[in-house]
Amino acid sequence: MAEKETCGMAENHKQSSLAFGQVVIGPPGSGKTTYCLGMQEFLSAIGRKVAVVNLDPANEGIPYQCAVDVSELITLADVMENLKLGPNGGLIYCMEYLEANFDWLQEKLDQLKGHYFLFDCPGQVELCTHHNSLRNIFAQLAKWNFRLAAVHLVDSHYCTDPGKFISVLCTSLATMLHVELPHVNILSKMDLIEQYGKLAFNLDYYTEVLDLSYLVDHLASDPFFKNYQRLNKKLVEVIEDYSLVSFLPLNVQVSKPRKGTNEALAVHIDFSPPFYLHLSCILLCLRPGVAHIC
Ligand SMILES: Nc1nc2c(ncn2[C@@H]2O[C@H](COP(=O)(O)OP(=O)(O)OP(=O)(O)O)[C@@H](O)[C@H]2O)c(=O)[nH]1
Ligand SMILES: [Mg+2]
Repeated sequence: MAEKETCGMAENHKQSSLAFGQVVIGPPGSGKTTYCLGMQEFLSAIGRKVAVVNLDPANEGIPYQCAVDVSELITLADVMENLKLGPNGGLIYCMEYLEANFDWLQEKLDQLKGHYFLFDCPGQVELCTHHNSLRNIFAQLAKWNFRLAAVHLVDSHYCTDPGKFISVLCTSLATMLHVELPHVNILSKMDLIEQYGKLAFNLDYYTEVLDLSYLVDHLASDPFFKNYQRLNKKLVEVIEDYSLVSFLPLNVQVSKPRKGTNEALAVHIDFSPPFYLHLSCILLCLRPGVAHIC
């Protein structure tokens, strides 16, 4: 009995040292930093203690309250100047440098016990699809008892072009497989979607990633893409065989929901800790089918 109690206490201690949060990833300009700002404001408003960690050494003019900033360790500008590297090579060097200096990160994070974490990541695509540094950083965070979800943002503009949408499906799938975290794909900047013109299919088609053969047929109507029909068919077969990719549409707008509308709670993603993740995204809907962070 005494032994059982001791085990229970050890378990409690282990659980209390767990930290939860999101790694915010996605291509350049997809809205990661803006999402972190919106999510920080939202979580603060509902009484959560939230810490945003900037892991992007190229991030300038950070709009959110930054608890830890990788720029204190290394900046892309310094690397490019001193090592004569281009922006892509420079960013990879920065991530490898961070990997070699985990103790710096650990010391900073140790001071933030009890917070919910948002990690604002760099946007270079290969960091999420096949380079190892970012994944190693996430794995190290897991060893420090972080339970994280990947929030992968993709600009909704890609829905307007079937060819681009296929490529986004491929990078989203590759990212899911490479990052190896519980994963939510998000179509960002949904407030702009109408400005991009009429979509070839309903929004559901893109968010649910429905029968992609329609997309391939649609592409084949373009004389340029006609020659690539077999390639596109094979690519969408891979997406469909894995059957993993779908999206949530999102606007990040720091504004209050309008009164008197039935814009109720739209999406509540909160997986049970400690085994999966604690992704506290309670997204208030301002327009049917589109979630906002308000
Ligand atoms: N209209 C609209 N604009 C947005 C939204 N989210 C982000 N933006 C804008 O998109 C641009 C890029 O946003 P960022 O948050 O800097 O994107 P990022 O992914 O952090 O970019 P990098 O760090 O350079 O990879 C900015 O001008 C934002 O204001 C949104 O939901 N709606
Ligand atoms: Mg950014």
